[in-house]
Amino acid sequence: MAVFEGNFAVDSSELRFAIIIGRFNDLVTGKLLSGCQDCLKRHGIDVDPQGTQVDYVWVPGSFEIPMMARQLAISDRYNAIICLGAVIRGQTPHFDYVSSEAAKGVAAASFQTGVPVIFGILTTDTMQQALERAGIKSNLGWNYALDALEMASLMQQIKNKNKWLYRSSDVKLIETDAT
Ligand code: INI
Repeated sequence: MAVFEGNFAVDSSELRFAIIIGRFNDLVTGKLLSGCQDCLKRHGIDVDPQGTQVDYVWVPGSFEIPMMARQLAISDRYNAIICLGAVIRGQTPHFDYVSSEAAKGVAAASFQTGVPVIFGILTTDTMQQALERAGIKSNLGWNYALDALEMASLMQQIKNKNKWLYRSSDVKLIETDAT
């Protein structure tokens, strides 16, 4: 038997990520993105949009994130996908609809495709709480990038260990030449 654990000391030059960012509350999501890029960069990832390792996809709001996450995941191009959004409670029940669909949808995108999809969507009562988590006190964008690196590394280990695995874009078992 074995213990599988993602690590951060792998050769990161082969890893590919997609970052989906909601424009809604971009004062917050822009800061999450900066934190995320900083972490990836310091782990050896080329975050240049013109480079080969990170693609960026902007969507109108958090509600649109899951659909895009699934679409990118089935392309089989990414080791992990990071979703960044900020849903801030207002005077109406809108918050509940958007936040719950975003959470369920991100989980479904990951579960259905086998690609790690990181839930980096803040759900807070106030803008102040969101900003505190996006740079004023700490920047959770950094943590979401770390989660993506850890899951990418873990998935590589699991795939290398198993001769039989589910290809993320496929629903049937396929044989690979992994040993
Ligand atoms: N989208 C967010 O990302 N955060 C919010 O706080 C928010 N609120 O409060 O309305 C929000 N709404 C937009 C939504 O995500 C969709 O873009 C829109 O409904 C169109 O489908």
